[in-house]
Amino acid sequence: MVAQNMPKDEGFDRTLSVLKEGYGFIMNRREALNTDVFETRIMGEKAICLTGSEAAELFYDDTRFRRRDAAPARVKKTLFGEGGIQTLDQEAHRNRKAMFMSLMDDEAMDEIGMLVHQYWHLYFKEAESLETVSLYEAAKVVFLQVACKWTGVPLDESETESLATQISDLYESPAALGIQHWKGRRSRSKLDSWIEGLVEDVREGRIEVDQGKALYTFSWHRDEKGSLLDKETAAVEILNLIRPMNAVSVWVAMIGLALHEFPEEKGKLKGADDIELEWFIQEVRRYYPFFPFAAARTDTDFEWQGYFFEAGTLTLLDLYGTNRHPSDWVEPDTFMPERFRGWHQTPFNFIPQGGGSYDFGHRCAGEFVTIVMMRTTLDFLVNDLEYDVPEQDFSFEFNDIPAVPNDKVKINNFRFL
Ligand code: HEM
Ligand code: MYR
Repeated sequence: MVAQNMPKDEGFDRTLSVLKEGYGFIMNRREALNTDVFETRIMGEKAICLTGSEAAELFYDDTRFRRRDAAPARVKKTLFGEGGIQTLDQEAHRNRKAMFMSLMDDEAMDEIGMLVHQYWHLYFKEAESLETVSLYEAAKVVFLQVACKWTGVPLDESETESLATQISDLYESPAALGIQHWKGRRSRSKLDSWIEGLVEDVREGRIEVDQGKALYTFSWHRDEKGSLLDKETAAVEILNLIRPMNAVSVWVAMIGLALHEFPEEKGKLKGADDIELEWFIQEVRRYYPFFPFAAARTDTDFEWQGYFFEAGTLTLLDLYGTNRHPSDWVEPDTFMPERFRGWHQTPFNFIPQGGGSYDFGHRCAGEFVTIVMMRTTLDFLVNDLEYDVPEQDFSFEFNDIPAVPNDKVKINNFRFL
């Protein structure tokens, strides 16, 4: 069979449409062109867009796609950092991924759950009960404390708030324009230097860290050639733990929104077991947008489903749209936690944090950490704390990446149950 031309999003460069439509960019074209694969132009080059579980399986085939030169500079200068795991392929990637995955055992999940519970308690014990608290901003502080405890990174109490803000600049800036973007780049430099200093301290024996902690294991990790990581890379990878743990605050905001938008679902969570709490969390991760698309480049020429893919082409996989794809989800636009009862998961049909394999592909190393942090937070908000929700703007914009309700989910008049 001769390869067909790929469906085309006709017109000039679509960078402005990506900025305008945000999370909806690929989904809108999937609907208009009735296809899970199409070609467009973004940032001055040809780009292929993919959506749905079948296309996700293709995207995670590492004989056909690479990461080396896929991430845009603005993302590396803010969110990812330079030289991190997101840009590695093959042996180098496997070695680095094993370094991350060795941290992710059951004991670690229990410890993280306990820390999340403990620091949320402390936060609300110390806050004035009449004060109005933004759940989004509070979660940044609480989760920074959790992340530092878990990784062994020393955290000075007087710096906690400003560091929490600097870390959030890293994920609030990659898709932003102007001042907000440049603020992200500055925060990246400062945070890299902070952690590089700690890696040197560990290596020179100036600070003592428990040997099981990530600050220690990453500082002494050997790559596939047997060498230590340079201190810049070690720092980027330690920030690849602390930053996304802080970023779970975005989903805390969405938990707050879901509890407000769907009070009947909130009612079901009183005294619920872990399984029911998890259905709600999974539905939050499916229903609300967060990470819009993953990016790779075709590593070779190939044909797939009758379409020709040319080597070197930038390719975006729609994470948000795949979680709402009608081939995989019944009533995808309805918030329905119970859909997860008896649900059949594959590595490709539910991919808010990427798909495929944890050990051999780029699927998020912290997906279980995220679920534990969200579940513990939900349990705390529903079963440990009572609060009022003042009048506010709960809407969010589809082109604000990452999207958070406009007033950052404010609560007040809280008391412990
Ligand atoms: C990779 C999303 C939390 C560590 C990824 C990817 C996505 C993602 C979409 C890339 C998938 C791909 O390129 O194919 C998220 C979201 C989170 C989150 C939305 C919620 C806040 C976490 C947490 C950690 C973490 C809590 C660590 C504790 C990582 C690492 C990678 C990664 C190390 C790189 C994996 C690789 O390249 O092999 N994440 N993540 N993430 N995530 Fe997360
Ligand atoms: C993390 O910190 O890794 C967790 C989630 C951050 C999401 C930030 C969203 C910005 C995504 C930019 C597009 C990247 C395309 C390669």
